[in-house]
Amino acid sequence: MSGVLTMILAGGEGTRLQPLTVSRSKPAVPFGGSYRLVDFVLNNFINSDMLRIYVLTQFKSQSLYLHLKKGWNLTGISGRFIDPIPAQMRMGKRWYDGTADAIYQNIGFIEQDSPEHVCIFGSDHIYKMDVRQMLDFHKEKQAVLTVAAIRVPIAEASAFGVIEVDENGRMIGFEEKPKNPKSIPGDPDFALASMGNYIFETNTLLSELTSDAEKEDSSHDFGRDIIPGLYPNAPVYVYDFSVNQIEGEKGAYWRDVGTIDSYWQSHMDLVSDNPPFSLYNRKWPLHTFYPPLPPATFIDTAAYKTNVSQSLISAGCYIQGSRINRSILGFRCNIASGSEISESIFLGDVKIGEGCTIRRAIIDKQVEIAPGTVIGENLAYDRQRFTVSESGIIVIPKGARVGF
Ligand code: ADQ
Ligand code: ADP
Repeated sequence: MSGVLTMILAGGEGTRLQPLTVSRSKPAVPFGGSYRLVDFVLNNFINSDMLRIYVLTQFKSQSLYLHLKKGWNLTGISGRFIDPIPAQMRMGKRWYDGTADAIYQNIGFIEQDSPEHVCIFGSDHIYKMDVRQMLDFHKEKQAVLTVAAIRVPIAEASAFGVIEVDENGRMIGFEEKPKNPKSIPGDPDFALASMGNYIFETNTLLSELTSDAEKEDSSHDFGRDIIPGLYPNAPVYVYDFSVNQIEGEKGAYWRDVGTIDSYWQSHMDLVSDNPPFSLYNRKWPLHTFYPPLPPATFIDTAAYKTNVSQSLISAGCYIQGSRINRSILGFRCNIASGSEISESIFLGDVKIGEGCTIRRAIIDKQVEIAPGTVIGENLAYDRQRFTVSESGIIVIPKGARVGF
């Protein structure tokens, strides 16, 4: 579909995901054992057969860049690409301000390509979307901009752009992260939230970005400046994500994993009895980078049997005589015998010594835990040595050695 150019915003700092974002940007944070956050939006475009994609990076982009290079490098097919664009200060000696400035600073790539439509999508969410359906809606409505939206509980709505629509789906109100979000009429417990995904008519995008760049009082952000300025004067429509139909999918699952608690919770969704988000749909394969590793291996020892339930274990893991329940292990984790692991997420290359107990923990890459260590049983003690989230999830940073 050469009429569509995609710009993925992948510069997010991810401050609320610290310490997982100490050395990598938010879109590069590992998710679901084998993936990184950015993979989900990229798979949406791959599976929608839209393969002209720029990925705009900024903060701590090396890990993201390596992942794109190893896992998403399209070569040799003309007119199809997934190319990272590092921040290059093309408009003066400054980093990107808001998200609109990130696109504005790369406006030359859009002009050079001159597509009919530009998709601008975030890269921080777990969901599957057939973007073709949103594009069809955009064309049918003859919109200059279409914003994707989903219902969220009113208590969570101040974290999002909150939208009002008329009966035809045209936007009639928009407030970025309001203190007192408006609920959906007749549905007081829910608000309609922007998913941060936009389809623009190219001419509208170029003129909006250029005039926004001249405004000194603008924060140069789509949510704060561009959308509120545009919808009262031009046809801006709202695409209801809950109507997105993908064969083999149950419904519209979309999660913002911006905090440690939401990151942990959406992993627990993956290992729940009836997961609302499937990794197995053959009609929607989820590509990523797979390192050359042997299959996960499970071994009983003389003293302990291995027992793994409700868990996702990635390639290269080696598990000897341990119990693992409701947990997700990334590539190449090594668990010695007599350990008990539950409701935990290991991002990869994690080494657990003999006889450890680990509950409700997120353990970043290259962490080594000494034999006999207990984590997650005594939160007061864990708070003294680790980051602990509001709901009591313990996070151990990359490269830590615990209990030695
Ligand atoms: P936020 O999630 O707060 O709100 P923001 O932090 O601007 O939006 O991030 C949006 C996307 O852009 C993310 O994918 C992020 O990684 C990326 N990004 C952030 N700053 C960037 C920069 N300087 N350069 C490049 N990329 C950058 C937005 C909308 C809300 C909407 C939510 C949905 O503004 O209206 O409800 O997304 O999560
Ligand atoms: P992860 O898998 O943990 O996300 P990767 O190993 O894929 O990380 O990539 C990390 C890359 O980032 C490495 O090349 C590393 O050298 C680089 N890196 C990490 N921290 C810094 C830093 N402070 N300055 C420069 N490069 C860094």
